[in-house]
Amino acid sequence: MDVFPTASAIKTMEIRGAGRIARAASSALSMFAEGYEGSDLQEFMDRVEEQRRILLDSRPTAVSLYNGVSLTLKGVKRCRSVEEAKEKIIGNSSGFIDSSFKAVSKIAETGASLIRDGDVILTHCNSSTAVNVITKAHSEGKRFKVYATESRPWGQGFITVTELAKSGVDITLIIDSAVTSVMGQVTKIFVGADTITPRGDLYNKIGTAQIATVASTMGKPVYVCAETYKILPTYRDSDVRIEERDCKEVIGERKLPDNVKIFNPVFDRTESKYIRSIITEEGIIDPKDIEKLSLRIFGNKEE
Ligand code: RI2
Repeated sequence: MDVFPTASAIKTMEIRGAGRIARAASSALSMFAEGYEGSDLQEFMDRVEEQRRILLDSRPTAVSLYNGVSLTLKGVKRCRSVEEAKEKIIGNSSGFIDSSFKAVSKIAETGASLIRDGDVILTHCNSSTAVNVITKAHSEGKRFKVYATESRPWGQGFITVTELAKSGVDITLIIDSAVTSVMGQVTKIFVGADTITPRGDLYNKIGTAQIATVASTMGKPVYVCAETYKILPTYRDSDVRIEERDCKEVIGERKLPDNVKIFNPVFDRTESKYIRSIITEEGIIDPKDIEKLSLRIFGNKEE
């Protein structure tokens, strides 16, 4: 079975969230390997490269997709037979998916330790990693209030408020433009990540940069909840392309004059100076120490 259905579901955002798309891509490669019946090694490698490209072309900004695919294909080129290569892919995928879920739980535990009774938390978009931090703190008996933005234009915030309400969290939905209006009450901000550069800059859902800037002017800490496979393995910001999606996502059923232009970037970049800490499965990391972590994980990448 080839990876096209998964790549298409990622592209349409039927499968969304930086962690989920990485796990889905890895699982799709594993299913491709499992179903492959040929015996010619070069032909298999060519097909694997084709599947890799299809998956990586589905969405450009979350490096978790690239890292998840790379970790799933690690060591395959050194295999000497199709069977060996198939087993390598299936084994790598199972290991990556398992470690990804373990990382999310570890981050939930570590992040929850930063939440206190009486906190007023702001979160943005729908980050399963950030939501798990909040629900974990609630499950520990801590009582706090959460504001979640609707996160236009796609509205991932509606998923977040539903998830948090079902967990019994005191949750309030706000429109994106109300962030400054609540920031005076907010004590901590928890967001997710699509890509973190070795310099500790964050690429996340559009609107994150505004939230972090307003938070910074009011002295409120911004915590990024992110597994290490969301760290960019190179130093080149040019390797991160901010996705622009269909303008229909912005206007919906509204009718506008034909000469109205629409710009719909769905991620933005938050400078590391606006981020207090990055909560990873390796611990709570200062943005300036991400480079060391990146080198340890990915080895020495040229500038
Ligand atoms: P988790 C999402 O992007 C949001 O930007 C979110 O913060 C990030 O992925 C990380 O999500 P989209 O897929 O991995 O909604 O924490 O465009 O679930």
